[in-house]
Amino acid sequence: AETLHGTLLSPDALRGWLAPRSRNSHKGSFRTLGVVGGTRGMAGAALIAARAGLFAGAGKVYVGLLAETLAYDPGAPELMLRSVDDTLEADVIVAGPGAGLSPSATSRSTFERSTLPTIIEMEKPIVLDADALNAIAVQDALQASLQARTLPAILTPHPGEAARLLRSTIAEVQRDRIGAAVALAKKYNAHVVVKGAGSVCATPHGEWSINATGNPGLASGGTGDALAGLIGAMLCQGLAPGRALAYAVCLHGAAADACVAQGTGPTGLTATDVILAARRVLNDW
Ligand code: NPW
Ligand code: AMP
Ligand code: MG
Repeated sequence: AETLHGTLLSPDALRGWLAPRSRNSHKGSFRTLGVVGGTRGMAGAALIAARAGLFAGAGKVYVGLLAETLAYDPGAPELMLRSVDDTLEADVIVAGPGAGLSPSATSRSTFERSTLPTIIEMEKPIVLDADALNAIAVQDALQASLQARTLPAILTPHPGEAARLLRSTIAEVQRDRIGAAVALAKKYNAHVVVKGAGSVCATPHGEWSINATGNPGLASGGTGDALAGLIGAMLCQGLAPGRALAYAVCLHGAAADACVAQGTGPTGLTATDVILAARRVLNDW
């Protein structure tokens, strides 16, 4: 990904990063993705991330739902709903979509107090999104554990989450999106995307690129959760964190562009549409 510094991300830049599937490959070849999130009322966020991982090529996908109310995902029965602890056995972890945010330090959930700190200390590829980021923003101890990682984490804040992490404001983040992405990448020793029109990716060394794909059809609930799962799938298929992030960000936008070209959006475009289109675009690249 280093070679992308200062460039626009476009499909041409990353074609060929994923090797064609070998004829003898099996589900174990593409590893297991675990998604942890989805508290009561937001189970959908974790399921969207998990479906994105499944439809973009992860070998197996575990879902550790914080709300233990769903026995299976009727929209993607292939997903293996597990306890949170069992989900942490997966090769790659996406944490945070729909995980929920406690109103105060005294009412923190098990996810915030224990599961998330455990995930950050795991020596495997991790993607932290949504309420995982909100938890990091208020727990200073987690910053040190992120910095101590040998394999940098991937953080996927939208401008609101980026402002919380930087103790800044949304207006301030938007005024210098590259500066915000680079500052976050250095502060947390992570690969970071500051999302929103013209998503900015940054590496822990401060290299950055701007995504050229995507459109306002993505401005609907759940599309960020889908991105988190796409990144997880790219990690499962062997891309290093910098490349997994750039590839998934570009793919996510290109999938939305393909939907709009067919009349599915921008108005009414859903995260589910984006995941299904990502599968088509991915197999075409
Ligand atoms: P405003 O005020 O709208 O202008 P939150 P969340 C700002 C889950 N979900 N440019 C925004 O600005 C998620 O996974 C569950 C500028 C506002 O201030 C999380 O766990 C779903 N500003 C949880 O909900 C589907 C921008 O950020 C703040 C911006 C809460 O996540 C939906 C909002 O951020 C959802 O994904 C931009 N491009 N983007 C489900 N089906 O279960 C955002 N902002 O308070 O972190 O709320 O993003 O909805
Ligand atoms: P989230 O806010 O976490 O649901 O993430 C929203 C996703 O949609 C991110 O990947 C954003 O980059 C993308 N997105 C939202 N609005 C736009 C827009 N106007 N143009 C391009 N991408 C967008
Ligand atoms: Mg989000």
